[in-house]
Amino acid sequence: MELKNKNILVVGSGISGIAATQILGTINASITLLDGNTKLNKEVIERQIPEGIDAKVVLGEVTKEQMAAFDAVVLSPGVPTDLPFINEFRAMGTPILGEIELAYLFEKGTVVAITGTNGKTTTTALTGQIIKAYNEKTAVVGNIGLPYTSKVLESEEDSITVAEVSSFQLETVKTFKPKVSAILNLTPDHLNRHHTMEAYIEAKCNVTMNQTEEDTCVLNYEDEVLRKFGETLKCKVVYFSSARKLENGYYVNGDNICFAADGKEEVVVNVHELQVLGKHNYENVMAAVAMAKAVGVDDETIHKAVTSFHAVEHRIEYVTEVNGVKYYNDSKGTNPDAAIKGIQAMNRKTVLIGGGYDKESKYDEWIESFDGKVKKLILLGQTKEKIAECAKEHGFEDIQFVDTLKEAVDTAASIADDGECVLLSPACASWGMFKNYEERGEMFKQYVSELNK
Ligand code: UMA
Repeated sequence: MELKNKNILVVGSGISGIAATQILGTINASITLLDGNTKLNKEVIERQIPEGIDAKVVLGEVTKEQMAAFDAVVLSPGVPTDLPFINEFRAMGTPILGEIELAYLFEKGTVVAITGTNGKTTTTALTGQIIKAYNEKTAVVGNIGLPYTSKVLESEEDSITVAEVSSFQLETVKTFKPKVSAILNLTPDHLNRHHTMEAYIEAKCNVTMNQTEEDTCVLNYEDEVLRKFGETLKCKVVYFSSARKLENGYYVNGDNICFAADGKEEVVVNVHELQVLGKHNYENVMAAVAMAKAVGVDDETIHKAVTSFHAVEHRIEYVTEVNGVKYYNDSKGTNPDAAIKGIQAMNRKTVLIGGGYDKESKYDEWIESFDGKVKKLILLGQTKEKIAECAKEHGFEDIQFVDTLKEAVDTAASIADDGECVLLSPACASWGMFKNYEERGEMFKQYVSELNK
């Protein structure tokens, strides 16, 4: 799509929107940056726009007449694609592209793209670490926190982009064509945005939509939808499994992560050599190794990078011990399935802090996963009543409501005894109370550090 010298509307003035203006500025586009939040400060946004880029900031809405003048619309990931004014653009035939698609139009090198409900940040970080050790011209971008548009101009024919791509971002791709993709797992998330599980799955599966015979897709064999999806793909498919031996693919065999080709097994790494724990992390390791192999990384580099990789911040992250109580920050547990992994990883009685923004998730399986391990559930945020109701239906009554995260940490500290732990794993997004899960995790760690005083 030709965007040079065109009149472009960028929607959303977060990090994606700002990065989009930067790239559009290099092709002399005439840019309008629109943000629906009228409470934002226009001058603060203008200051974030990179120097030399001329973008007009609009808060609120654009008029019908203004709409007709735009040649294309670039959406930030957080902007729902079915907003009335977006539908109007669609009806007018105005091209609508997401920030990932925009970046891809400028990509010169190889792309590795990782999606899935859970584990994608860890897997992206690990894949990035392995591939960087093999090719220093590697960029790690996307949902992990660095907009793809902010790095893509540095891409070269022999560079590699490792991108974490969310369902929000994949909803709006058209020509995006990774050489290697991975879909790690699919469990319900973001249903308030996608409305149905089918639509959510479709968005995730878009990561493969342009892949051809010479490309590779890495899939979790234990996810039935993905196993079947693999059979429909034109590209090469590599499966991994944490539950069974595969004739072809990656799997866990006892203490080893193995690879087999036509049943001929070789050991990739012993799990005791890894710095990350838990079945879900072995899945992340298998996916990352499969992707690294698919771009040509040698076994020795893979082994070295995999064994030196540490857990990602905010994902079952050990914070500290205070009065014999261990504190864990799992702020990235933003949906019930991720939070199940959090509670499963605890090996002590746990005071659990949960609740947050309502994404219309179901909490039943999360509550069931408590399995006698949770001593008290401390709830905050928009979802607290909903979660409490669900917990009571499952016979779990040890619940306390709080208003702030600080109150949650102080309450947890007063309840947890020596030898127990406190886990922040909310099963909900942070929005509404915090800017993002990182801020929530940072605040948690801050409040925990204040307990020492
Ligand atoms: N906005 C509108 N209209 C709307 C909705 C939002 O104007 O209808 C405006 C908001 O007022 C705000 C701006 O859009 O000013 C925010 O844009 P955004 O929500 O797209 O956020 P960015 O700062 O651009 O960050 C996005 C991703 N955020 C979301 O998908 C919600 C970040 O993922 C990502 O790291 C970043 O791009 C770089 O690629 C965060 C996330 O929570 C971590 N992702 C979800 C997840 O992991 O579950 C998908």
